[in-house]
Amino acid sequence: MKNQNILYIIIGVVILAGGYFFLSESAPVPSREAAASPVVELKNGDTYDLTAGYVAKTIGDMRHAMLAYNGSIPGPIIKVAQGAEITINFKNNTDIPALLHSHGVRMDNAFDGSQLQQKEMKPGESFSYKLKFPDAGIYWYHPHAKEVYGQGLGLYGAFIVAPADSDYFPPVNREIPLFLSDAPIENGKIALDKDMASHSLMGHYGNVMLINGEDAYNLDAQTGEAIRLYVVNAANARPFNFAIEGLKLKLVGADNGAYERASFIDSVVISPSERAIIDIFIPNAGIYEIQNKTPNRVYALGTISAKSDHPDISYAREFDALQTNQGTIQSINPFRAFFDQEPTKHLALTIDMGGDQMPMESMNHGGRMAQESPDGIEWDDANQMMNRMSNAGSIKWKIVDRDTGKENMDIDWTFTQDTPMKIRIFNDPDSMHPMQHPIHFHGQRFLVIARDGAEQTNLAWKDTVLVKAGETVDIILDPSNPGEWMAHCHISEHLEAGMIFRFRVK
Ligand SMILES: [Cu+2]
Repeated sequence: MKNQNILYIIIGVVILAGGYFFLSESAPVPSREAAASPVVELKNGDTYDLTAGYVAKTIGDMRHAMLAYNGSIPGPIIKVAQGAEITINFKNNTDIPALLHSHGVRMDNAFDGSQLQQKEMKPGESFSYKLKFPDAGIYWYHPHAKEVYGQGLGLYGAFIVAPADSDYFPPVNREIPLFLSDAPIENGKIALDKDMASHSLMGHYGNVMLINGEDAYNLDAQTGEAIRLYVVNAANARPFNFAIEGLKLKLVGADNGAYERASFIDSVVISPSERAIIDIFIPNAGIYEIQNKTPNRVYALGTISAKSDHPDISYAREFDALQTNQGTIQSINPFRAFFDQEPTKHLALTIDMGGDQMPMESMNHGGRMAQESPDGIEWDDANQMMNRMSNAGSIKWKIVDRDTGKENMDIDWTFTQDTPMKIRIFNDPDSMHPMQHPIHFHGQRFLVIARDGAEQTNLAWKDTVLVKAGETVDIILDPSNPGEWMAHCHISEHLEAGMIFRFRVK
């Protein structure tokens, strides 16, 4: 608690002394209105043009300048078959640097779209990404440069990879991607700054909730319809506890494909960049509210409006059955021998403050965060002033290799291809600001096998794991994909505040 006091004091001092607390002019609202997201089916060998640029989008009763891929938020829903290879000709038509990162896709290293592989693309530049999709499920593309601003303004889109095995997922009537996000709207403007990284402490928690870029999202449905929801958290920082009032959720998949076993749940926590594949069945006509159900507050995110007409085919029986996924179980089997081994690598998540440490009792908010997040997750921004005033100059978020003491980009691990690695990640509860961090590994997949020593019994392949404040998580990394890759916190503001390291697979 004492450390937290010091943190808040220091941030206050830095800000009051520096006085750099402003927003640059937001981009002018263009005449081009955001379009509806198209569904684009690409075959093996196809090429597709994708351009990032400004659009006008109405949120609430205000038109805003937002960013979009091919003019829609989310960008095109790109459907491919498992195993397909496609080429995306990406053009940066924005006024900020850009990279196209295809999140969770185990593509060749050269096309990862991070700063390790290519220089950030200037406005007007183009790059061709050759992507291959070895895994079924939901993946997504987003910027890996100026992410706080670009992704926060709407740069995100989906890859839906149809399984090679048609029985991989249970049958449904329809598939719908749902991008969860939020926008920080102040004085009628989206308060994201192109030129300055602010809110480095917690990240931007928006005050307007969005699904697929809409503040009043509605999905029309039929009674008796089974719908697969591909839910993606595209927010910069906010974790969601996804629920639909009056409906049970059937959790069938996660980041990189199906769970070993489908399960019925009331809600699921989805942190930035994580995905949940959720089947629902509409029992009756009516309105169902999509919610972010946190311990202190329920946020309305949108609605499902079910009419009384029925679909031609009913999958009611398939929905009620809880399928076992042999493909996932068999893909995990070779890794089980490693579950009980001692971890080879140990990471700690923590924070550092720059500058002189000066006491200033008036800024003392200590202890508050911990009290408001007894479950180790900050569901909303309870310290808005402190958060707003923090920036990448005053705060350094850190991933520490506990075996060597190295931090962030000084960490340089080398893994042998196809040799599983057990990594223990500890989120220090005594740091100056303990909070949850979604840790993402590029280009690989992993299993979350234990939380605080408790064995996880229903697994799915993942590329991001939420580590709560105080929590210890064990993962088994499958270093299947050679090259030089990044691992980082997927709170965009934490990434920009240094919370990143590199590893090689040889
Ligand atoms: Cu973080």
